[in-house]
Amino acid sequence: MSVNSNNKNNLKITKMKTLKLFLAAIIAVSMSATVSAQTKDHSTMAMTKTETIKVSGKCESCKARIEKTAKVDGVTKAVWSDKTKMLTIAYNPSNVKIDDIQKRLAAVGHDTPKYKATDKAYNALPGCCKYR
Ligand SMILES: [Cu+2]
Repeated sequence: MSVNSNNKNNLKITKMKTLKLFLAAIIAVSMSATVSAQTKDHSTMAMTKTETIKVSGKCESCKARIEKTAKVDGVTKAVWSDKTKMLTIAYNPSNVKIDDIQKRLAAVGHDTPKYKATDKAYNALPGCCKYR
């Protein structure tokens, strides 16, 4: 009888110990995840470059197209103004080249300082977007 209840108590203690270890492991893992996320954010911030380039366009749908086209992986912000025709891009220079973004924009019909849209790409734009 007493041996039996001792065994039960031991089992209970072992279970609690396992649970405590388990919880400690979860806490340790989530803490290290938070730390690495912060480190990552910090390095991303340090690596972010902002540049403004002129992109020809006209209206709100140009704005949507230009911003969507510029927002490739590594671009954290792309904002185009239909008043100034300027596109502001915040990006990580280690995986984004402004040159490539200009190429992409020209391919969907918008002239950039370095690449002009082909007539074919330009003609494919909707009427409201014809800026030339
Ligand atoms: Cu437009």
